[in-house]
Order: sequence, then C-alpha cells, then structure tokens
Amino acid sequence: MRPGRVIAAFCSTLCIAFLLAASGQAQRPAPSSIPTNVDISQRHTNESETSIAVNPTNPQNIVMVSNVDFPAAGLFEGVSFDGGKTWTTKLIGDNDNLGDACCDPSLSFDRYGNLFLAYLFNVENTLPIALSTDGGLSFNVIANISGIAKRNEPSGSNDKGLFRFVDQPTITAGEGEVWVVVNVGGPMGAFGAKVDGPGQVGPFSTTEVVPGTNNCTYGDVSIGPGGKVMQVCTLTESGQGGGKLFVSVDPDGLGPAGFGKRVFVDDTHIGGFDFIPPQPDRSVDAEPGLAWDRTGGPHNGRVYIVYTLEQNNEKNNTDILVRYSDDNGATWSAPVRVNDDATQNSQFLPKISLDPTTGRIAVVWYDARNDLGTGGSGDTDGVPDDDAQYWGAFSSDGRSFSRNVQISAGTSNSQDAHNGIDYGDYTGLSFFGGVAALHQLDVLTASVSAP
Ligand SMILES: [Ca+2]
Ligand SMILES: [Ca+2]
Ligand SMILES: [Ca+2]
Ligand SMILES: [Ca+2]
Repeated sequence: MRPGRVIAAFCSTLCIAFLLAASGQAQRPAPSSIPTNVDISQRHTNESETSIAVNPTNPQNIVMVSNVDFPAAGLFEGVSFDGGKTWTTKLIGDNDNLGDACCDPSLSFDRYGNLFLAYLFNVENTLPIALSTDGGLSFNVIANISGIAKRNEPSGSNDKGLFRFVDQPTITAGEGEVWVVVNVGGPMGAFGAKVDGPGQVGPFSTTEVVPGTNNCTYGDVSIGPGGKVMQVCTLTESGQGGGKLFVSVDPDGLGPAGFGKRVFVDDTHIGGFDFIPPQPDRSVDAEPGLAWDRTGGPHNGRVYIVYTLEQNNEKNNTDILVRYSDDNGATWSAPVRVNDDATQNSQFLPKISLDPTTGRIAVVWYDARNDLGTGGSGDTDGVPDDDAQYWGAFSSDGRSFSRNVQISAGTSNSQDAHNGIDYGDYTGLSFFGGVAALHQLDVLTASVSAP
C-alpha cells in the first residue's frame, strides 16, 4: 500500500458502519459473454489489493489473498481446490502465526508447489515472507527481513540500514529461486533465496539496494531464463506530473553480480499519486508489471512490461500499454495500446501474467469506457468517467491483442467501494493452462478462457 495507509486505515475503521458491497451497482443483466463472477469472501466489507496464484502442480488449486478494511490486523484468504468454483475462506495475519498483517499481499507459486506470500505488518518496519506447502491451507513465516545487509551476507547479519519503512513488496518464484522487491524507505531493496524442492527454501542471502532507484517505487519483479532477475519501478513516488519507468537487471540471479545500470522505459505522465475521475481520493500510480517468458517457446527470453500512460498530463485519458524486450531490458519495443475503446476515458491499475504452459500473456485493468455519463450499464450517476468495470485481453506476442472482453458483471466506483483507498493500488491475476484467474475489487473473481 502506498504511503497514506495510516490515514486510510483510520478512515476505514471509522467508516465501517457504511461499508457496502462495492459492486452492488450492477445495472442491466450482464451480457452472456461475461464470465461467471464468484463472490469468494461473502463479506460485507470491501476487499482490495488482491493477489491470486494458480498452483502449477495442481491447477485446480487457486489461492487469493487481499486486504480487508476490518479488522485492522488481517488479510482475507480464499483457497480453492476445484478451479475456483468453491472456496475455503478465513482471515490470516490477524495476530495468528503470521503476526499483525497490515496489507499489500503478494503471492507466487513455484513448480514445486511452494506458495510464497509477502505482505506488510501493521506496525513493524520489517518484511515478512511466509511459505505454504499445502496449497495455501496454512502458512509459516520463513523470513522476516529487517534491513539491508552487506552484499552477500545474510540479511540481518549486521545493522547497516534497518528499514525506515517498507512499502509494496512483490514476490515471485521460479528457476529454483524466489525473489522479492520492496521499497525499503527510499530505494528498492531486492532479496533472493534458493529453492531446491517442496519446502526447501534457503536463507534470503542476497540482499541489495537496487542502484538508481531512490524514490522509485510501486514496481514489480520477474525471473527470466537461467534465473536472471528484472525489477521495474516508477519515479517519482509522489505527485501527478510524471512517472518515469526504469528497469534494472541482475544478470545472474543469486550469483555474485548485482543489479546493473537502470534503463529508462517511458514517461507515463502518471506520478505516484495521480488523481483521475474514477479514483479521485486514493489516486493511481502507473502500476507497471513485468512478465518474462521462460517457457522455451517461440518467444523464450522475451520480457513484457505493462503500465498506465496518461496521454496528456492531467487530462485523465489514461490507457494501458504493453512493450516487450528481447535483449533483457536493454531496449524496448514501441508500445501497443491494449485497451481498444474509442473513448477518452480512464483505464487504470493494469496487471499482466504469462501462461507458463503457452507463453501467452493476459492483461487486465479497470476501465471506465462505458461511463459516458449518459446512463446505461456503465454509468451509475450521470457523471462521465467516474464508474469502472473490469476488462482484459490476451496476446501471444505483445504485438497484437485480442478484442477486449468485459470481465466484471457489475459496474462500480470509488464511492460505492466505501474503502479507505478506493479501488486500492492493484489487483490480482494468474494465467495458467489457457485460463486467466483474476480477482478485482470487492470479492469478485472470474476465470477467463483465452480465445
Ligand atoms: Ca546476482
Ligand atoms: Ca499526470
Ligand atoms: Ca483511455
Ligand atoms: Ca458515471
């Protein structure tokens, strides 16, 4: 969660009596092409900032974790073993063995069926990492990183740089590694550990500040072929005027080389807190995401980046763009606009996921295209561009995308979310076996089959 969460948490405690299901503003019956939306939590309160992961050793096993507005300590978790039809649900991190979880969950399965969870505590400025080896039914904290150790010394082995704060961790596993990046109070910190099998995770012994990332945040991390690692972040972490995307690569993963020189990708015109009509209180950042193809397929080694672009600064016509690199991030393709609407409305909070069985990518985002302020299924209030739906598209190469599909059955807005942070700062997506499992604001999940 971006800075401001203390105020948001305070508000959500006060506002609890007013909480309503956010997506209850559905208007006409949804067109039949819209996939089935499942309310996992059945909670009255709103869940935002979801992570979702499909178990590659059993794709019927799907796990999602999200923020909750109440209680103050806790994350909501849903676990399915039937491909998302039915869910076992509970609160975790509510002062259980995961401690007092605040927010910002990030999930990743690896090919051994290990499920990693990174999140933030309510109070402590440390970075907890939890592991589940039973498909998400139970977790244990396997690391609690408290500072940046000297390179190649175990985290916490000296006292250099206890974190002033930690924000928006992202965890990913693959190629016998698990990596997490997190804003560590200015720059991005990156931490990796070796993974040898189910439950066999080494210490997070590679700890470093990514060079050139001061005030660069709200990013993502991806593992490429052979275990190299890329992180992306957006500079600056505040304001509306600009957000420059930079990527950095550690060419040997857990090996001795560190992250190299940063590479500029684009100026998104979206600052760390850019206010747009559908997210007028919380604001949005460009929310860049990475997906690296290590399938061995035709585009093996291609890394994709998704982000939000504001076409003209503070005009609120934001779009979802994808580029790709075939040279480990040194150069990037021209951008492709993924949203295929003809409006000037806002698209925001994109997420990307690569199907490890095919190498295809899925991209999803919030989309206000159907809110022209003239009523109808995409407009709750007669005001243009303040209501959004959830949309998505697929691609096999990052050059062209499928026709966009509406995913959410309903239409919602930041007011109806009754959430201290509107729609939140991100959503969840996991693409596996031709099916994209995703989770959006307030408990709706959907599985979309790629065309
Ligand atoms: Ca390295
Ligand atoms: Ca802007
Ligand atoms: Ca737009
Ligand atoms: Ca409207």
